[in-house]
Amino acid sequence: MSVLLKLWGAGTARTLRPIWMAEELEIDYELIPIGPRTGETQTKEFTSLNPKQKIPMMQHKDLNLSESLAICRYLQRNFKSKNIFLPDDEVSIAKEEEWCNFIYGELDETSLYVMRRHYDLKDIYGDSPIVVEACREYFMRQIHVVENHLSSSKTILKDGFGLADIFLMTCLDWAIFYEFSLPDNVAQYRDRISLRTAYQKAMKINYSN
Ligand SMILES: N[C@@H](CCC(=O)N[C@@H](CS)C(=O)NCC(=O)O)C(=O)O
Repeated sequence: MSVLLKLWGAGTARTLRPIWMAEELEIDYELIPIGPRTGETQTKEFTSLNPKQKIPMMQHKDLNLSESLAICRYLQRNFKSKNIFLPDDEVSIAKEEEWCNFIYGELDETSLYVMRRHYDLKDIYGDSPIVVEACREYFMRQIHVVENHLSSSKTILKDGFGLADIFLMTCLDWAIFYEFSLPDNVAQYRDRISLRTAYQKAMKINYSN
C-alpha cells in the first residue's frame, strides 16, 4: 500500500508529538527523521515544503502542514480512533483548545523553549542565566494549574486521553530533562501515561538516532 502520510523530523519534544499521535491512531506513515541544526531543514527540497525550515512538518495528499499542534489536530480529526478522544460538542472542543493553547503557549514556548534557547542553544541565541531562572520559576507557577486540575481528573479532558495529554506529556518529559521536580500527582500522571504502547513506540522511533 502506498504511504499517504509523510512526517518530517525526529529527535525533539516537538517531533515526538505527531509521531506519537500517528502511533495512537494506527496510521500508516513514513518518517523522514531529519534533525534540527543539522543542515537538513535548510535544503532546497525541505525549504520548498516548509519555508520556516523547522520540524515537525507533515505532508498528506496535497497538504503541507507545519506546527506540531496544527499537525496533531489535523491527524486527530482526520484519522479517528478509539485511542484518542475526539471532542464533538462546542464546550469540550473549546476546553481542549484552551488546554492546548495553555500547554503550548505557557509551558512549551514561554518556559521550556526559552530555557532551551538561552541555555542549550546559548551559542546561537545568547547566554542568559537570569532568563533561564525566570523561566524555571514561571514554569513551576504554571504547573500548579495542572496539579490542581489533575487532582480531579486522570486525563486533561475528563472523557479520555487525547491531544492535550500528548502535548502535556511532551512538556513534562522536557521538564524532567531540565531537572524540574514535578508535583506528586503530575509525576504520577506522567508515569501512568508513559505506559501507553504508542508512547513507548513513538519514543523509540523519535529518539532512535
Ligand atoms: N512552533 C513550532 C516549533 C518548531 C521548532 O522550533 N522546531 C525546531 C526543533 S524543536 C527546529 O526545527 N529547529 C530547526 C532550526 O531552528 O534550525 C512547532 O511546534 O512545530
